[in-house]
Amino acid sequence: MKTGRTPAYIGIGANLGDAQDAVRRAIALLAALPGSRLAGQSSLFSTAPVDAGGDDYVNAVVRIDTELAPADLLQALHAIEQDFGRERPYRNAPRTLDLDILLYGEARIASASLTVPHPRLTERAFVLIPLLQLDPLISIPGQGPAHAFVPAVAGQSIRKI
Ligand code: PH2
Ligand code: MG
Ligand code: MG
Repeated sequence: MKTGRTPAYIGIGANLGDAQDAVRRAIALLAALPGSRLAGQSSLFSTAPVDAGGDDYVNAVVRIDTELAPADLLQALHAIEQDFGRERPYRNAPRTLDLDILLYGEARIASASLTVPHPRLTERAFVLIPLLQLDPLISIPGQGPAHAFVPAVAGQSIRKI
């Protein structure tokens, strides 16, 4: 029987509708994923859109320890996004809910549907700051300690809610 669980970090974002409520409800659904347990959650943050328009975002990061394989986890995240009425009219359009796999253990994945670590993780304060709040010593596979990237995102607006 397989009992090993992998720590996966999930980025959560929303800037359409009641974004704060969406992020809180999404965290509850992530905690209830099969073969998974919620191992940590960051504060909620209000962040200015990066490479995107619309209202300010609510962002957070959670860690789940999960038996789900990366592809199954991705499918589960898409199903939750759909439950929240996610539409994709154009790239980086305002969204009711966005769930991204940031890290999956030490895995480095480059498939047609999934890239892990998330390719823009180190460039975005709205991911990096909540991730470091959860684990200040965390390393990005292939890229080294996450905290080394903080100075490069210091100009991006992020405020704890
Ligand atoms: N997500 C994006 C693009 N830009 N900006 C902020 N502040 N927060 C996000 O979650 C976000 C973004 C694409 O997924
Ligand atoms: Mg995203
Ligand atoms: Mg996404």
